[in-house]
Amino acid sequence: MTGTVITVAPTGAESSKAAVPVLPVTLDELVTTAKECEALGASIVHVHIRGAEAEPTLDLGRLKATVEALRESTDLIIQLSSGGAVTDPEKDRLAVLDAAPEMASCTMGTVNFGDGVFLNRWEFIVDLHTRMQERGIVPEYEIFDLGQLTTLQRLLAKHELPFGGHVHVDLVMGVPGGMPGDAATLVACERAIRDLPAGTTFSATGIGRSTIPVILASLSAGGHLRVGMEDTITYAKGRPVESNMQLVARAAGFAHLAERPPLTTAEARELLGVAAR
Ligand code: KMH
Ligand code: ZN
Repeated sequence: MTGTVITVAPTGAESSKAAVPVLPVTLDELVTTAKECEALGASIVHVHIRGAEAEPTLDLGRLKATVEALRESTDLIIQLSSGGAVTDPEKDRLAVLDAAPEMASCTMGTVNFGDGVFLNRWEFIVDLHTRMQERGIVPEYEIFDLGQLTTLQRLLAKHELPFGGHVHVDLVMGVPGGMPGDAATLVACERAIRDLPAGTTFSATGIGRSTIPVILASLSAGGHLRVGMEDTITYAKGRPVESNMQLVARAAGFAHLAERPPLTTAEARELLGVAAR
């Protein structure tokens, strides 16, 4: 493994603009952030969008406009969230695929999510996975707990490899209700990932204060990185994050220190089986 795929998750569905004024919520803010993060070493943008009042939305028109604008202004791999917010119904989460992103997230099980429940029934997972196969969308399998890697094994055994033939997972660590964000847990996941198809890659992100331990553990275990204000709004103790660029720059710095410099968007596409532009 010679380089690092850096994913930026700039917005998420959980923080409010009122509480976090620097959160990118408009299309303009998102595109500007994406461009600047690409220049700093990001190769994937994991996208949640907001509506007119900055509230989380899965409005299809807005999603399509977002994909188009990001495609025009950046070469980033556009990954739409099919997770949305914990309140989003399954039919709206499936309809995200109608916006024709290059990648979409696909979570491997239900997990307590703070005070809410992030519901991902088996039938829903199968539906998402097979629709992505049919439409040529590359999934990123989101893993919130160790056992969800076994669910992924079962999914691939019963329903074939994803579009593009390459399996990529993202470990989302430190969610209150999911697995902890620490090195021992990441190593346990990395061990389980070895039982997935040969060549499976993984990235990892640590929520809140687990951000830095997860970056360091992932780089040393051969993994890639996801950072962004979806996952953390605190840069260091007592210091709120100023921008997504600050987080991507820090991740790129760690990647360089580890002699695993950020991959370009073209290199990331090749690694993940995403078609070249
Ligand atoms: N917002 C969370 C409930 C995803 O994007 O696929 C789900 C989430 C995962 O963020
Ligand atoms: Zn997300």
